[in-house]
Amino acid sequence: MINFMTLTRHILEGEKKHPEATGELSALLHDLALAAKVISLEVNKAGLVDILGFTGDNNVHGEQVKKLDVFAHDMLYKAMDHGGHLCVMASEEEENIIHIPPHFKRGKYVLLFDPLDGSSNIDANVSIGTIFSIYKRVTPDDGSPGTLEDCLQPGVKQVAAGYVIYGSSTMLVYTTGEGVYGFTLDPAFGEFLLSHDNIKIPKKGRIYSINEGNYKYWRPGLKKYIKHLQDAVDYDGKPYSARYIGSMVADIHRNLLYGGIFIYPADRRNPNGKLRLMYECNPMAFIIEAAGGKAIDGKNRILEIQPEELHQRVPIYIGSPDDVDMVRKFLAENEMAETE
Ligand code: AHM
Ligand code: MG
Repeated sequence: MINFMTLTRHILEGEKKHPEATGELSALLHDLALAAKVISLEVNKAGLVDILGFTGDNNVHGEQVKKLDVFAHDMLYKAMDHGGHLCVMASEEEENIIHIPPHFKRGKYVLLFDPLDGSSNIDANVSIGTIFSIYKRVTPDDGSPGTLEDCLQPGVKQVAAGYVIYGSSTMLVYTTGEGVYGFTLDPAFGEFLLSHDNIKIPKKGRIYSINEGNYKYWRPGLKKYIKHLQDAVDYDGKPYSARYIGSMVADIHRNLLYGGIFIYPADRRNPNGKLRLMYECNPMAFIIEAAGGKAIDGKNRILEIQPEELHQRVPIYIGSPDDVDMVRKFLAENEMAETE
């Protein structure tokens, strides 16, 4: 039996519940899904065509950019520049805000995206993803270009967020703040079909995801927390499992379905962690919270951080609510002990 709940239908039905909706957000999500399909196709054939390898350029973070990152960035930009719904965009691959070309209409929404997260995994056929985050502009909606101020909004102001995972199949997961929905791309029809309805993250998981190779840089609270999960004194003697792909979308997607915690911490080497607030942490936090989970920077809610710059980094502890509460407790207790 084919499930005919396509992404487009789902978005339109969601819109009907909001009589004030203009249909612009639906159109925007529809355009994003189109870009996702094109990127998915390219990612899937990456091993076949001469697209792998380095472009030789560095991105704004000083990392080497691979061709697929550039391709994904270009596709998203091209799919989204002309719809008339956006006033400005920003991408992890671009240093400054991206303006809508002057010959296209400008609308009331703002789009931030990480075109291809986890790109160091591309050559090994490991899952990678696209992450997106949508806000309403804060400057007047009068057809003028959007500004940096429109982009630098705290995550609580998101009106929608989602990710696309290019894995054993391609999935798009999104939320408008009410429920989280997952769609699997049917490669034969080229349609995203509802496969994961109203996803809820388990209250507590059995998985922790962190780059344990950085152990020597960790603060004592984090070391004790991870040791606690391994010792399993509180968990019938059964330790947590460690699962770390090194691809945020894939690690968080798995934990969303199975429960658990994903951590990219502040440590002695990187006091702000590695991941970007605007392109990675805010959208993921919005999705996980909509699924019943939590996301903090060690102390405070990620979504309430007032951003100061586009490419700002932030530590993140995200996942099942009980697991996030537990790590927060360990960090707080040890911070007190360190300052005593
Ligand atoms: P990227 O934006 O350059 O792809 O880096 C982000 C990725 C995340 O997907 C992943 O969680 C993290 O980097 C892994 O970092 P590390 O290799 O330091 O563990
Ligand atoms: Mg990234």
